[in-house]
Amino acid sequence: MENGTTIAAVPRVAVVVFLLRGKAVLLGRRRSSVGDSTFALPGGHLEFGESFEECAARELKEETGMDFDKKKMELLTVTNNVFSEQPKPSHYVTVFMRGVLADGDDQLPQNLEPTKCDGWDWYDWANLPEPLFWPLEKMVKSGFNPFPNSPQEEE
Ligand code: 8DG
Ligand code: MG
Repeated sequence: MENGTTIAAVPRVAVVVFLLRGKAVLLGRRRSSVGDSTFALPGGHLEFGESFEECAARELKEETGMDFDKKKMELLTVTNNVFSEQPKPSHYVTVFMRGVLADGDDQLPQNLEPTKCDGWDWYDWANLPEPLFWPLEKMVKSGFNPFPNSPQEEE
């Protein structure tokens, strides 16, 4: 690089989760240089040696304090996302999981990382907030639906 520092720019893996409750999903407004102020799913970076399920469970716990029903976690899809934001462009292969809470719907989301998120809430899939974080917006616009037995899954 021009200033003599070498930064290895490599694609990274992120695991994010559609946490489903009835017809709603859990979203939080991001505080980040990437996608600031947009509504995004809970999730984060895959750590060395982790399974997608372990990463999803760890991130959900760290960010909201809540626990999944581990038997009902599923891999939905993967997307390729290049963020050209300067001064630090980034590239994520984003793994989208789906899950439901352990113990039914009794757990309440806490905002455990307030420097990264304004707070978590449930949003009806038919009435999502705006603006969505663009990797998520791109999926919604393409007709993606994370719910089991959605018309898409029955095709
Ligand atoms: P960590 O250091 O705690 O592991 O990670 P984090 O601070 O929680 O990372 P993050 O920004 O929440 O997630 C990592 C990347 O995942 C993010 O920069 C871009 C990508 N990503 C998507 N879609 C989504 C999404 O809907 N939510 C989240 N949280 N990240 C997403 O492509
Ligand atoms: Mg995160």
